[in-house]
Amino acid sequence: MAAKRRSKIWDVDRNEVTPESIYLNRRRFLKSVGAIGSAVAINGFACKPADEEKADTATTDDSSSKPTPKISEEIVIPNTPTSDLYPAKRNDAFTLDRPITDEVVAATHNNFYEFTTAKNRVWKLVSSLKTRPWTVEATGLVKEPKRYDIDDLIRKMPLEERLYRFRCVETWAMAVPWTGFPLRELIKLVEPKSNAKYIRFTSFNRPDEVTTQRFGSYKWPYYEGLSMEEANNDLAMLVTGIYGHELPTQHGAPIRLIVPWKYGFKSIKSIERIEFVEDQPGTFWNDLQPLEYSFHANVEPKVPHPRWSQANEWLIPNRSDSRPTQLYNGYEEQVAKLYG
Ligand SMILES: Nc1nc2c(c(=O)[nH]1)N[C@H]1C(S)=C(S)[C@@H](COP(=O)(O)O)O[C@H]1N2
Ligand SMILES: [Mo]
Repeated sequence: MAAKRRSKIWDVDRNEVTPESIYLNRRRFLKSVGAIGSAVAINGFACKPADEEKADTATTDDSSSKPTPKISEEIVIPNTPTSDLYPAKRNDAFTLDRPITDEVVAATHNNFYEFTTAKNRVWKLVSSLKTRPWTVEATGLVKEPKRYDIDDLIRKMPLEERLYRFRCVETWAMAVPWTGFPLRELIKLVEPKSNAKYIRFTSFNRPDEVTTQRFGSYKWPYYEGLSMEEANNDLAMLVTGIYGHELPTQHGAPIRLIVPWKYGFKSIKSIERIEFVEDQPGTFWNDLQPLEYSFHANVEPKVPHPRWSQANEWLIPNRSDSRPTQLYNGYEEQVAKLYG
């Protein structure tokens, strides 16, 4: 049966409120759902095909027998043992010069090439990826290589919420509330050796769960890198949540990088391995198109992409909502010293 497009469950008229007030309403709503102990009420709207229902009940896996929290058709939050940590306290040191992007807009405009190159369809395809159980390996030049269960790791870390601008190299931009912890907290935990000069991040490679990794032409898994100085900068964050709850898979569940002064492709999603290395590592886009995507990939309005200008950006979902690109995406004060 055709899925009916539902309006957002907290039922406010989008034209009457700012994205920020929608988001604040939602936070309150989620809290109250948490208070009654389950999200069944939200999931009750779902109109699933019969075979999907069967698959749901046939499983003996404990975690998947719980209902999957669903905020709207577009936003499905994976079941996690750490949902009690959201919403985390906002760190007010990070402010915006633009409205927070509407949550559904952000959740339906994604780059996640493991699933599709079509930004508006990623959210429809991500459910095949299992984001629990999930481990993150910290390895390479560290005191003791270790593999962390994602929820054990999240509980060890100081979660907070930050409002950041986000700028894709393709010129679209957004502003969202991320929840996570400074990357430097993980660095402290794993104690890198003094000859560790760079960090290499690697995403998943699961051809059994993700069709494109079976048939596609890219060389998976996706990988990225930062220098240790960049990784230790206060802005660099490992992110596990957005809009006051865990990441929906399209945003890179269960854990992704956010480096807001760099183009979006540096902010690698769904990380499985964090490796400390001596030499500058290769990166996915730089290895594919070295003339178009550099290792540093800092947001620089005066440095055009070979095929388009970077002077301006536009705020999703509206191409005409255009404004000048800011050096380092407006984070010059915090990061210029890294490149001086
Ligand atoms: N693993 C992985 N991470 C990725 C990508 C990807 O294709 N695969 N795309 C990058 C790009 S180009 C952007 S702009 C951002 C998009 O993040 P969002 O969908 O949460 O807005 O994710 C980045 N991280
Ligand atoms: Mo991007």
